[in-house]
Amino acid sequence: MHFKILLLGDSGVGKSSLLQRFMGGRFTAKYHSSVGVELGMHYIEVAGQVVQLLIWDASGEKRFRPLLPSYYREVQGIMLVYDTTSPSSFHSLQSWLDEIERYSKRDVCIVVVGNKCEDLKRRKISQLQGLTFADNKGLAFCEASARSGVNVDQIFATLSLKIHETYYAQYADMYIVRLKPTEEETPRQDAASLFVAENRSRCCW
Ligand SMILES: Nc1nc2c(ncn2[C@@H]2O[C@H](COP(=O)(O)OP(=O)(O)O)[C@@H](O)[C@H]2O)c(=O)[nH]1
Ligand SMILES: [Mg+2]
Repeated sequence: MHFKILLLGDSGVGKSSLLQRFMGGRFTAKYHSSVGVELGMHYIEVAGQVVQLLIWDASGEKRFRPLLPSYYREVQGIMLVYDTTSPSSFHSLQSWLDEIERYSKRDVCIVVVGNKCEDLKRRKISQLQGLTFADNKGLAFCEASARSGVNVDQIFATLSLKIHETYYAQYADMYIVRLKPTEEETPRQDAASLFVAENRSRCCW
């Protein structure tokens, strides 16, 4: 079982850094502009099932944008990233959404991510602005920092859970032996759903 996720957003917002942090838990301050599209793989537990995430990290550079439609069509989840210290990256979100609407599956799961949230001195876009934008579009929203690591794992967990709910929950019996507990068992929650239940008011909406 694997879920396909695409990282989108302007160049420099921190997509590669978020992926690197998620996969290795590290952060390197060096700027490395991704060439075209890179693939990261990571395992995560979703609804009691280990799922492989295939994460494409698209370079935000304009000259690579013609490559993207073929990826849009493939993925079930999109992490649309802006930089909380860069108004232009925030204002680009609409054009990214236009492209997503044009090329993606109709029910693709999207989370808007405001990265670099630890950099309070240089912050230009407030959390409320990010939340309002995402809310108006009916999208999930979360701020994160690849540098400090805050919320990075949670965003991937939340997006994975949304993909599970959207595409697979109805077919759960086909790949999960027993999703629902029997009457004698107390219900158990996996890490991802626990996160959503407990942290909705603090991080992801
Ligand atoms: N302060 C801060 N800088 C970050 C963060 N994430 C990435 N950066 C920096 O932003 C720059 C661009 O990051 P990169 O991951 O290459 O962006 P990409 O072009 O979207 O893949 C690099 O200099 C990173 O060190 C973060 O959470 N906080
Ligand atoms: Mg990159």
